[in-house]
Amino acid sequence: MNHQKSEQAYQQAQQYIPGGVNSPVRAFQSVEISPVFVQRAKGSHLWDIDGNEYIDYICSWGPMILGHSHPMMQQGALEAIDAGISFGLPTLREVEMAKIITSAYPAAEMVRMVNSGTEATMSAIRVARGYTGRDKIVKFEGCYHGHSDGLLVKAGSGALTYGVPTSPGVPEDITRHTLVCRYNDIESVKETFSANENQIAAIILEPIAGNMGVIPAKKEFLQQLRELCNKTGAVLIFDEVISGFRVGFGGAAQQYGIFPDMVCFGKIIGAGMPVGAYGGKKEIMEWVSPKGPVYQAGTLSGNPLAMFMGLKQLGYLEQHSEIYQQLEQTGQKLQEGIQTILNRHQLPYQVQRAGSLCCIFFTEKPVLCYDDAMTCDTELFKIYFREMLAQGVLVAPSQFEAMFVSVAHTERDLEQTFVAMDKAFAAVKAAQGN
Ligand code: KE4
Repeated sequence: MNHQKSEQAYQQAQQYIPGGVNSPVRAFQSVEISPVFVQRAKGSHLWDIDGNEYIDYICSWGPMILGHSHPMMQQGALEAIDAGISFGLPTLREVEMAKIITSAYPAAEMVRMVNSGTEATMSAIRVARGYTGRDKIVKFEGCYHGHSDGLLVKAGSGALTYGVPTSPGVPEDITRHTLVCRYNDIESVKETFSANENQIAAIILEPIAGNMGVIPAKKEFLQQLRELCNKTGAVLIFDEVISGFRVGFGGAAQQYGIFPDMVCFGKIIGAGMPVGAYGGKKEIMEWVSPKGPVYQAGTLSGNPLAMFMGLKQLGYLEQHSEIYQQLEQTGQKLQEGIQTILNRHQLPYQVQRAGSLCCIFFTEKPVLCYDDAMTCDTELFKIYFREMLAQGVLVAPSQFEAMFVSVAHTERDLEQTFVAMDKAFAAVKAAQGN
């Protein structure tokens, strides 16, 4: 594959943009090759500016659940643009968006639109602090909730990929309010609560972790967090930015049958446009300005064009619930195919999945928490990634991310993926000896 134009673009980009990208994981630094610059995408495929074609398992890190540039998404888009892109005044589409989200997710009796997952989690925590009058929050090692100061502590995703889980530039005055526990380990949480009695405003977690690789929470763990919050008055916040509308129309809460006090969304609800949202119980959300005293605002929150696209996607998912069975079947075939290839090469790696979210951990032990994920061999992952890319299969350029499957991924895509994977794991096996 020729990547000359991408390489030139990357050189130029680095003159104007830190690291040449507008989000760190896109720089491919952890796999030590120049990133591909995208020309266009359609369905499950993506073309770079050198004309190379890929099967895309990044899917914009989750939003493109229907695949890229779905024909249905384009219907009416020009009329929506022609009607005006932003007004700074309320529109009916924002009410429609709030209605479809609250109907999908009963724990969200009310919802506020924002512009990213980061804004959603940052705002939800501020509201939980205002509502409880408490300052401390509990997060989990390896979970990533965006880049707001208080949450860049032992964070996953790019922070983990680049080995800076706790970022410079975040004052200790802020991080001292962030207590970090071990995912899937209720004892670590109980100890933290005992040591911080009546001081903890909220627990925030990804109910299906997707930022240290894919680690579904144990049901018992979520149940015990629910009970602990009931007992202590702490607000339970599910960060469903990845899992929301992905593992089911009701997200992980519906799948587990365990419901938070607040929830954060992003990605799928915007269909690729910059959209986030946070919601929760009415008694909590009524603390949000201008109804209540907790301030949160945004010039482009509920942007009419973004709402148009988000509503198209959510409306389609709501009317075509069979999509979730299709995604589960494709995800299962992917997982089984990967396992078959690993067995063939006698590689003891772990394949973990939640619906259409899948991950191969380059370690021989099941991965239940951050420490387990840290046993992965990222050097061997790098070989795997580069071999897959060379054969036209684009997976996330990091061991600590997920493969996303869309409804556009076909049997043929899977077959091509398995052929590429067979060669990639052969290269990994060969490198293991070195
Ligand atoms: P954004 O601010 O990037 O829209 O959302 C932050 C966020 C919040 N919560 C969860 C569970 C998330 O996964 C994210 C963002 N996810 C990463 C990829 N795992 C975004 C990719 C990137 O940073 O470029």
